Amino acid sequence: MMSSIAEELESIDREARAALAEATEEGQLESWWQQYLGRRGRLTQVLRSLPSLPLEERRQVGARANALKEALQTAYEERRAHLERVRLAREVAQAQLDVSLPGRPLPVGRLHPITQTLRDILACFQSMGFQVVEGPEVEWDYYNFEALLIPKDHPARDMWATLWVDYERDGERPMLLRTHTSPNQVRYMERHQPPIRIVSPGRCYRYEATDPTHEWMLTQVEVLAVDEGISMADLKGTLADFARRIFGAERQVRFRCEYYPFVEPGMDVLIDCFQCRGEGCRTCGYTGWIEILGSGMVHPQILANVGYDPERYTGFAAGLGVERIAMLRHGIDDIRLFYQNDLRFLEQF
Ligand code: FA5
Repeated sequence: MMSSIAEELESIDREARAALAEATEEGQLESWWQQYLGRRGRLTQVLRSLPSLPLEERRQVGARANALKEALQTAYEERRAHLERVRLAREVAQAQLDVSLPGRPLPVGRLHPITQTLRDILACFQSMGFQVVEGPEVEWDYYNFEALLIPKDHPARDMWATLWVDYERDGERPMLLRTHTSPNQVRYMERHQPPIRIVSPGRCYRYEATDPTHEWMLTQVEVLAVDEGISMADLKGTLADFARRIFGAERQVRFRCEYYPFVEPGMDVLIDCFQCRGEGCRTCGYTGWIEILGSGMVHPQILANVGYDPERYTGFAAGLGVERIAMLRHGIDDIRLFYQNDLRFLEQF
């Protein structure tokens, strides 16, 4: 009995190894495994018969059978790996597989074009010594309007169509979605003394119909510099340098008088339209120019209201529209593309 099982193990060992060496394809490997190691395989049958053997014999044959099982499993895996290497080598030789080709690109996320432009703008001002400061998007009417010399019922309120969160009632203070980043001028000055050099980025909201250059949600960057001896020349120099750095020296920049209640004097900065190069088209509203920012010298009354001496300190402020700047940089003719979440558009940046 003992010798017949031992012989069976020897013949399994011999025959299995010989058969494995003959197997060259996946199907053959699979049926080899079934034949020897599978549920009804020859070696499995031997292992199943072990419990019926006398103890001493079971020990000896059992050890041998288990060792053989492990050895055959290892031989099977090595054969499989070997065949895989041969297959790859053949494909390379036949040029079906070019291992020198770059791998398939993985889809990687990227920054939204507005975020990219915003970061470039902030980096530009930071390199000129400005510090980045943020403020709330839900704002009191006081900071958005009153503190900027736009009292209730002042016609200038019409310049900023407002989305209200809470109207004035029962002594509650009216609350709104900020229409610009200018409230941060006052918020910052209330808590700090000159010299001041800050930029304040963020979302703003307006109750406006959209068109190629107007969105109801927009991103602004507020610029504020307050110090002794700040003049209009500093304002023009800083903004012209900014425009040249962001758009390149060949771009036309234009300063135009504009009224903002919180500056005196006030002006807008415009860039020649990228679409028509100043001829006049739909994008620029047939003017040849696109307004990118409002600016001016901080009104002395505002300086006095926050406790500064307007005889000693002066300052300039500006509010940049980031979407407009991104449009000009990339030649995008409709601002509404930014927030439609169309990947065909967004993947271009
Ligand atoms: C203001 O918001 C002032 N706070 C700017 C300012 C700051 C003036 C400091 C003086 C001193 P205005 O409404 O013009 O101004 O907006 C400023 C810029 O935001 C515009 O030049 C434009 O680039 C952008 N902008 C305004 N409205 C929209 C809109 N609906 N969609 C996209 N961009 C807009």
